[in-house]
Amino acid sequence: MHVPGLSQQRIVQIERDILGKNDELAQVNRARFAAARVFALNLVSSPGAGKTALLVKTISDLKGIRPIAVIEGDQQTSNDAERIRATGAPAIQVNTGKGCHLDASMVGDAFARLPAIDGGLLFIENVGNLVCPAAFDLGEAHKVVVFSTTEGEDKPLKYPDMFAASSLMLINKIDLVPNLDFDLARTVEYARRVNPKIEVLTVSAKTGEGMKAFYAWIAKRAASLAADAAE
Ligand SMILES: Nc1nc2c(ncn2[C@@H]2O[C@H](COP(=O)(O)OP(=O)(O)OP(=O)(O)O)[C@@H](O)[C@H]2O)c(=O)[nH]1
Ligand SMILES: [Mg+2]
Ligand SMILES: [Zn+2]
Repeated sequence: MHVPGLSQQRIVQIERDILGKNDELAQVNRARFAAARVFALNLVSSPGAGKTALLVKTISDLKGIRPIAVIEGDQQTSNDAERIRATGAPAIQVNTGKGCHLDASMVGDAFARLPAIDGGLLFIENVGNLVCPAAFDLGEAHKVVVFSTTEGEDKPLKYPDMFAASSLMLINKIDLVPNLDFDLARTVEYARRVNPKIEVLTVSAKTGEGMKAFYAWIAKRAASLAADAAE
């Protein structure tokens, strides 16, 4: 990065201070989630990959099973929070203005404003951006990167930090594949080159294909976090 009037050393120091402060607040969030036995996922993707559509589908399918709440991050508008509220789940919209990612302080403030969801699921939809949300811990249990079949197989190689930081890659819009030249095997190979441990599921928020496997992944990971906390 280059900022006129600031030395490279000073820029690095400022970045370290910001990320250090964020990590402290992320640990505070993580402790709050643990105290309330809340399982939090941070959904990241490029704009339009289908984060909100996946959340709407997930909430409609799971809302009878456990309490769910959503924190929505966008630069402008409350469109996504309104789409979530239409499902009956509480949602808080955070507008980042010129900012291009959520940080731990925004998530802490939003969580405090949500109704209690003890023992439930908290979904954090990050700003559509495959770059800097990778660097900001929000206190989530896992980052889930949503990648859609129309984006081009090489995205994991072009934006490696995001795929390296994520535990799960949801390959969304799988219903469109018959109309595309999408190479699933190549996409998975590129993602695993960046992160050999990343898990991969193919889904469609539109048709519901593959969603049961996502819900099973959530249940398994939430149970293993709860088991770690009990130790
Ligand atoms: N065919 C198809 N379309 C989808 C699917 N999931 C989402 N879409 C469409 O993709 C567009 C973007 O979906 P959103 O849910 O708004 O995506 P997003 O990631 O939340 O977008 P931002 O919040 O703006 O970053 C919408 O027109 C959706 O209807 C899917 O599985 N299949
Ligand atoms: Mg959205
Ligand atoms: Zn940013």
